[in-house]
Amino acid sequence: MTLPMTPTITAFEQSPDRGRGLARDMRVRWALEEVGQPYKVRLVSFAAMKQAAHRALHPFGQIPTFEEGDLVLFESGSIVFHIAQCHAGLLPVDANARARAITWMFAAVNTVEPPILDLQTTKLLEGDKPWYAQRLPLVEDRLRVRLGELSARLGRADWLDGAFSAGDLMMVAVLLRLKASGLLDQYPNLCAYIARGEARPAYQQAFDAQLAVFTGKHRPADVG
Ligand SMILES: N[C@@H](CCC(=O)N[C@@H](CS)C(=O)NCC(=O)O)C(=O)O
Repeated sequence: MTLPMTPTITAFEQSPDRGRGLARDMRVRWALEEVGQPYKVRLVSFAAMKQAAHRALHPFGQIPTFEEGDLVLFESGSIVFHIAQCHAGLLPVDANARARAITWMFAAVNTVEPPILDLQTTKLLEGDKPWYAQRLPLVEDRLRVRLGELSARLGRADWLDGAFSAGDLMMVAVLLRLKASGLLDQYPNLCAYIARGEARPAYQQAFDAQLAVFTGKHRPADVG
């Protein structure tokens, strides 16, 4: 099945990450590039995200959203899943392998991303709180346990389950947020895994497109 029309996604007008590709539109852009689907981007300000027009698309007033004809989606995992279902290339054809790849998508957003977000929100919002010095090592330790488990499962493989899939796309996108933290240093196979994801041409195209927003070179027309 091919998508009937050019989808439109939303992204930050001014991303807090200053174009490092850590906002969640990146994983959607990456998936669209992997399958060769052109797309449009509507940039939204923080104020606009909280207004009724955007909340009609995204109940929580966030990015990314995905519009394609009558279909409106939010949640990056769901959007990537939709793209992967509508195009060949991101999910295996074999039913069991497909189910396993989808499982890794869920694992990325439901099991690995939460402790990463916990670390980030702790650092961002609790740095001036009296409990910060005690809480930070606990949060880091919990995250190390999860990373150790993921590292053990990946082992020497290139990807989590056979060929690259939407499961790897989501997992790499989630792990990328840790790159600057130093926490990945003790897991060389995870560092190599992330680097393999970043080296994919589709990742590079998506990264350049989101960076263009920050450098002022974004074209509101189609991407891809
Ligand atoms: N679970 C959602 C999270 C969406 C999310 O947190 N988006 C961030 C950008 S990466 C956002 O819009 N933050 C602004 C806000 O929450 O006000 C997803 O995966 O799409």
